[in-house]
Amino acid sequence: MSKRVSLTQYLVEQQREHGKIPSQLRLLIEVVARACKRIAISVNKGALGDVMGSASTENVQGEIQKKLDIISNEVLIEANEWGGHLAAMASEEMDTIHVVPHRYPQGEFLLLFDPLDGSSNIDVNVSIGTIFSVLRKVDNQRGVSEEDFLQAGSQQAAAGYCVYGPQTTLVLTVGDGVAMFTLDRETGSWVLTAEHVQIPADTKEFAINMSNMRHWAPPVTRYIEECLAGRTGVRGKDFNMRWIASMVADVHRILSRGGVFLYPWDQREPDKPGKLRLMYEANPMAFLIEQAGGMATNGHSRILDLQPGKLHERVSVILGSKNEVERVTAYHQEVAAKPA
Ligand code: P6P
Repeated sequence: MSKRVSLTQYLVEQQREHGKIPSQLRLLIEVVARACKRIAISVNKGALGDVMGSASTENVQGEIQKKLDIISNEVLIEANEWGGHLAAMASEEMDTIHVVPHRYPQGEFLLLFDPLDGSSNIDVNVSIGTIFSVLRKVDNQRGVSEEDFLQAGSQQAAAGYCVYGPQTTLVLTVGDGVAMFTLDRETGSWVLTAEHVQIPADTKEFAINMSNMRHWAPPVTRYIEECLAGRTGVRGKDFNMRWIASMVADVHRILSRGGVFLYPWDQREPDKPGKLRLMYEANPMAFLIEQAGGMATNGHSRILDLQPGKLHERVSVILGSKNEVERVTAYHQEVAAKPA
């Protein structure tokens, strides 16, 4: 068996050889990884623990929270607030930021997370996950505020997710490629199982919620109809479709074998740019996808270039195999270029 590399060894070597991971960031990533192990324990309890079903409370998005949403959020807050590496945290499950209490030292980093993405899948035993994004607090003399979080995704120092599936796998980038670590339950350690992950530029697999088809904008309808036409149409090849309704699981498949994921704007809620959140879903996933050679846009612009105006703002997401994302984006730009 080839020598196993632990997450700690990987991070220490990255810090020593590539200088990409200051010690505070290494500590942050290890704390988040430990919190994900704790969340995995709760997730894996299922009906044997008091973790299933709704908590009969709503989050800032107006969505009914699952018990595991709240448990996962609390695990991440408690694990990260005392270490001295963070100034504050933001979560899909919290209206506003959680500033590190004064009894603890404040660090230079800001941590954002969707503590349990895909929670509609919890009760039916389908893969779910935790998504996280790390920003640096701009050095200023005032205390930390929500404004400090409103940075473009290109400013991320690190990003990743943990998918709680048949394997529990942590996927991470610090801007030097994408690495994957699988949890060895016997030893409780994260073991490096893939690095320098690369997404094929072409694919035959698309992921979209087809039930929304009648609400899509024309560029999306055109792209999907061409995929459905298969080898009889302009694409000249047949496509397959997947939709897990857990972004973490769909993105993990794309990082593992290619594909294109679309959650576009649609007419159901025309005032919203999309369903997914920019700061703690689209940005971290876009960082990972680009680091693996893929592409991520909102149909018009690179997601990592978008300047956020609000902490919980939503965005349209098209990400994955570069040539497919380029095609979908080109279709959007063709429509936008047409005279009104
Ligand atoms: P729909 C989960 O709720 C989520 O935020 C993403 O993980 C997932 O891709 C999407 O929403 C699923 O949305 O409308 O298909 O249920």
